[in-house]
Amino acid sequence: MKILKEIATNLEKGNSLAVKELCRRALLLSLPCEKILNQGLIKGMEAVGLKFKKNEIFIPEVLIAARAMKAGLDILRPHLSPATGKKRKKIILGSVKGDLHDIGKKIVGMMLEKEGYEIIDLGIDVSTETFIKAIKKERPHMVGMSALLTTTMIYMREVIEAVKRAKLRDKVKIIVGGAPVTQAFADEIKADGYASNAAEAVDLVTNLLKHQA
Ligand code: B1M
Repeated sequence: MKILKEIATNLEKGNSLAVKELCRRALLLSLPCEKILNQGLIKGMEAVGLKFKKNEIFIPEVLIAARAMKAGLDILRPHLSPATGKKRKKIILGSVKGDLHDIGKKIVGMMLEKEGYEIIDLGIDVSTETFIKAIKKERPHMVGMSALLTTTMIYMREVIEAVKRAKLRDKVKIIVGGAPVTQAFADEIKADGYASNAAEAVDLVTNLLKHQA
């Protein structure tokens, strides 16, 4: 669809104003949010990732594209309205220590919010101590960690071990995700689950929390 292609192209160019406007127009055309997200915004960011990998663009261009992505997400967020009639289960999310990537985690948070979960987003570069403090304070049903770097995903194991040491492991489910993370890695660090994208994350959370009060 032309408008989705335009969203992707403008995101690639880092044109925040155009991305915002096109997302608004796509909503007016009654296109589903998920379609605008997956075939417009995420598609554009994938193209940015490929160019970055091939050294065709550099950090400043990636940052500008990330800003355009966030501008688009801001337009979509209010239209992903939370489901009603459910008791809101609490989920803490965070990008692990050393990791500044947060676009994928934000999308996961938005999709979970849409399903009626209460999201507490601790942000980026979240230390193990911050995760532990937040678990003690918020008593969440689940913690979700995101990592986009092979050098930062190792902190997921550190957090899980710290949760065990704090004797909180049986009180909270832990899931992990992000491009370099795999099911095998999740199993190895003894996470409760892994999801490769936001839609999978929603199914995973629903399954893991279905028997929890
Ligand atoms: Co960075 N970066 N980056 N970057 N960046 C990657 C990840 C990289 C693959 C690019 C590349 O080389 N091809 C590469 C990592 C290599 C590796 O370790 N394997 C890389 C690098 C090297 C770096 C720097 C080291 C570059 C440098 O400084 N030399 C640096 C590190 C900074 C740091 O974190 N300490 C860096 C910096 C940045 C920016 C700040 C410029 C920017 C981030 C801006 C921001 O997030 N606010 C950035 C970006 C944008 C990217 C790429 C281009 C795009 C990432 C993205 O947003 N994707 C990325 C290339 C790529 O991924 N192809 C790249 C779109 C998003 C929707 O997908 O995040 O995968 P994703 O999220 C998905 C799933 O992974 C999953 O669901 C999401 C939605 O479907 N998911 C979860 C994510 N979290 C989840 C959690 C869950 C479940 C599912 O449960 C809790």
